[in-house]
Order: sequence, then C-alpha cells, then structure tokens
Amino acid sequence: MNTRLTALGAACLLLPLSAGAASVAIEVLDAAGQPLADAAVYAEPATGPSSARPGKTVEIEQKGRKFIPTVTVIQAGTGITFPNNDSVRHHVYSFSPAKIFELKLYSGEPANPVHFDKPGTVVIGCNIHDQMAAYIHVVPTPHFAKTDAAGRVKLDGLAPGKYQLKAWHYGLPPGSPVAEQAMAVTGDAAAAFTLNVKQRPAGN
Ligand SMILES: [Cu+2]
Repeated sequence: MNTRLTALGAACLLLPLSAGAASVAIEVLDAAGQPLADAAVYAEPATGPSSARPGKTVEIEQKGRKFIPTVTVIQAGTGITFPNNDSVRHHVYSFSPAKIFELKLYSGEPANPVHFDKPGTVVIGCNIHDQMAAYIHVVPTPHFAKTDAAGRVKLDGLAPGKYQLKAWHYGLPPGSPVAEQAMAVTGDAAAAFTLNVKQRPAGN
C-alpha cells in the first residue's frame, strides 16, 4: 500500500501544471482491498449534466464468441458499432431500460451505430450464444474513464468547482446504486472508492 501511494505521489509530481484544469487520481478497491479493474469512474459537475458534445463512435467487437471489451464507458449521446469479426453470426440485444435494442442475426459490421442517449447501465447479450455478455455504462459527463489492472484511473481536465465523483462496477449486485462522493476540485487531488462487488469473472 505504501509503495503504491508513493508511486501515485511521484506520478502527480511529474504532471505538467496546466492553467486552471486539475487532475483527480482515483483508486478503486473491492471489500478485501484488492484493486478492481474495469470500474467506471466519472465526475459529474454539480451544475448539472454537461453540454459538451459526446465523443466519436466507439466499438464493441465480437471475436472468439466474446464481446471485446467486456466493459465500455461512454458519455450519453455516443454511438457504438458492433462489428462481428467471427465466422459465426451473432444476434446482439439488450433488455436494459437505459437502452432496449436488437441487432438481428448478422455477420460483418451493421450499417449504423447504436446511439445511447440515456445514462445508466446497459447489459448486452447474444441470442445465439448465452455465455456472451458485456456492459455499457452511459454517463452524463465527458469526465469519465475505466480503471486499469491496478484499479487506478485519472480524470484530467477538470475545471475547478464542485463535482459528484461516481464509481460503478459490473460486479455490483444488479440494481444497486453507484458509489458516490462529493469533491470540491481546487487543484490536483486523489480519491478512493471501495466497492462491494459480488462477482469477479476470471479473465476480465
Ligand atoms: Cu453470438
């Protein structure tokens, strides 16, 4: 733990000082204190949903009868394409209230991306291959990222002000609220979350 904190401190010292904008380094752990990869971490300005334009279209590939990546975090309004790079056909669907959709049995890349306009968690599956599952977490802010294997992430470019920092992981029991904490950003800072996840599928 000490080594990790020291490493984090050293990384912060190396950051260039950009005028006005701050970085917040965040670490996400499970209840046993182990780092949690693939957690969605985001900062919502207290002033309300961002009017920033969503980023460009992202991709969730189907390869080896798996969705890659397992977890995707996007700003509301972003489109996702679902290229099928397998030789078998897939039938991608979601019954999640945040986005109900279906891409009927297909090969190759569907003509149009699917747009996700509503914040929330969208669980996708394949009608043909029951074991295929992936998670899309849609957030109302351009300030988001996904934790790395060490459970760490850095949100850059935050203007000084009040934020609600949030963290979500697909291993949280379905329907449980995202973890959150208020943060007043005045300069570079650090924060941590502990998430009580119920499942940690291998290989993700
Ligand atoms: Cu399939």
